[in-house]
Amino acid sequence: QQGPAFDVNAMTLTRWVLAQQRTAPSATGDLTQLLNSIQTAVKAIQSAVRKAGIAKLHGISGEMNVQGEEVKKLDVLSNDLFINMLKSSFTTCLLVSEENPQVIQVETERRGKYIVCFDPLDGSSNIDCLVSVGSIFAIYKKQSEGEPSVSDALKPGRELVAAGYALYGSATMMVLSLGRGKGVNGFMYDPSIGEFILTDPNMRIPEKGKIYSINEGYAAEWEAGLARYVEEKKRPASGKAYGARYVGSMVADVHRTIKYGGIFMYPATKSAPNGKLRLLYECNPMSFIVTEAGGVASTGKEPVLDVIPTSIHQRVPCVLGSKQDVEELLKCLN
Ligand code: P6P
Repeated sequence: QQGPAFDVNAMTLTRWVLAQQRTAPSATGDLTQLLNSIQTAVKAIQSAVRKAGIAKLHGISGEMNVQGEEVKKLDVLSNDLFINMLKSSFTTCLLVSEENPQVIQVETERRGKYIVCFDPLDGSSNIDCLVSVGSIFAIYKKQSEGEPSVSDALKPGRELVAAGYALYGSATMMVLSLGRGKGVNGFMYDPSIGEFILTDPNMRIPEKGKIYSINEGYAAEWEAGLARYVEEKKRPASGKAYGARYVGSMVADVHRTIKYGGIFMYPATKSAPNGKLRLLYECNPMSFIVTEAGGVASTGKEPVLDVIPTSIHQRVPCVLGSKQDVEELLKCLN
């Protein structure tokens, strides 16, 4: 039986978030407003990303286009969109962006109760060769009294009230979790109506996968346990070898891991003892989502979500994915 030619009752992200708000008696609608402002930023970024080559958004910042306008590099443009949409939502008081060395304090008259840590365009080094990139965000509710300060953002990922990402891939998708025990839901962008549609309700990561994902260019710098684990995936004592997939864009690698199962690793190496990925706006939100989807996320020593941050741009080693795969690796590391 054919589906409707035109869905007159589409479950859009806007409608779905509103419905979630109605299930929470104490909800004021602020989180709904905040998520809608992020949705707007993501829609604008996806439009810019998809016409970057034509609109001369590729390349280094500071160039002038034919109209003599200053051309913003895509990740600067994405950052400005996130900051402006978040501030104008009147729901945030402090922002942490991968692009800004210091925290951004929202001006008093526009403050709300949420703190948002975000990477506006993760993997942007891949943009000029058209490899998928993404946006990642993590939302805390302010616990302290008085002026917002950096300590309000230095909370373990366990305390997040929401986390999500947008993947600008062969299609654009938003994946979102609204808190512990609330699960994970995926929304595909429908350009014909400019809305995200619920296509992947209650996403669950397979218990075990057949793909390992790591940058093997650093193999010479891996600790022995990790090298043994990867070797076992490639030349197993018994059974089939795993496939290898590595995009080099965290959102793409993690999204594939959730959809297909397996393990994604950005480990500590000799030259980068804390790995490369940032805790507040890469590892925490992605670990929150993977955990909510039934997977496991670890620094190799402890759950990522238990790490007490000490600085807003700190890095942590990160291994995440299917429960059985990550637990097998952790046995090799300890
Ligand atoms: P490497 C992209 O630059 C990024 O921050 C993540 O999106 C990605 O997972 C990682 O770095 C890739 O790093 O060292 O493998 O190129």
